[in-house]
Amino acid sequence: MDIRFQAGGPSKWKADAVISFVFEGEDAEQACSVLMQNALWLGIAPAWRDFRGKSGEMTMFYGPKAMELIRAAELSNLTPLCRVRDLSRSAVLKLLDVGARGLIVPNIHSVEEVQQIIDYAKFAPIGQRGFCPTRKDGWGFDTERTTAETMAVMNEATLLLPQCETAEALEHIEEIVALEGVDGVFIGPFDLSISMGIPGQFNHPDFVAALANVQKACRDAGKFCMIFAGAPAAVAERFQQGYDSVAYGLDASVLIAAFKANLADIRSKI
Ligand code: 3PY
Ligand code: MG
Repeated sequence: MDIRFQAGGPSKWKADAVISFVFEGEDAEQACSVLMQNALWLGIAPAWRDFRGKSGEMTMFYGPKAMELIRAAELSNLTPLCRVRDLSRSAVLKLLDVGARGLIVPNIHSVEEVQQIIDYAKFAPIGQRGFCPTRKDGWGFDTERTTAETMAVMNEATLLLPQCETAEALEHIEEIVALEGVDGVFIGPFDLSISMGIPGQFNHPDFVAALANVQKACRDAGKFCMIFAGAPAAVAERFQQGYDSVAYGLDASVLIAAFKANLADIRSKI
């Protein structure tokens, strides 16, 4: 079985849905122990527009470790994406070697930072990722591939998604998306708006224009453009605006909203 290598091109989205683990702590294990803080997004890929009723898929992925969460996603045919905790080589390799199929890279300020991440995350000739048989390739037993073939397949199947969430990244967005090894951009609307001095003002004309710039840069370069949205209506609106994928909600807020709705329903009946 070699399901982890099936994807390619825009169909790198192995399944219609993508699960993202947002690790913000010292390491993945530690961060997972504070699940319910900022842990799971449900990313929705283009082919899977009708996600109503599917949101329950999020909640089964709780687990103590990154690898366990990744394994759970694989077993459910979801593509596990992880947000790295920082821009270090070990932070990148750790998640990729346990099987993350893509990395979301926060707080980018420069083209050089993105090039550094490409060097860590993609094998030669695109980058300089270190090679060792690990879980990502079944400890070397997944296939009959040569090392060079495995490197090429992993490069193709590993999504690298720097976040556009600083004014500096916005300024250099064309250069960032032009880099070989960058598969797309994930817009962090909160941090981008804060960095632009208009916190949370997602309808501000400058913010709307900034998002349009990022979308255009991605489209022109043939790269994915993703964004976060916290409410179903906002997710739908972002799709209407042409985003390739929208990361929806945080596990805690989705649960709280569901409990509130259920509580209101119960109260209305008694
Ligand atoms: C932001 O809005 O800044 C994000 O990073 C969303 O995850
Ligand atoms: Mg952010």
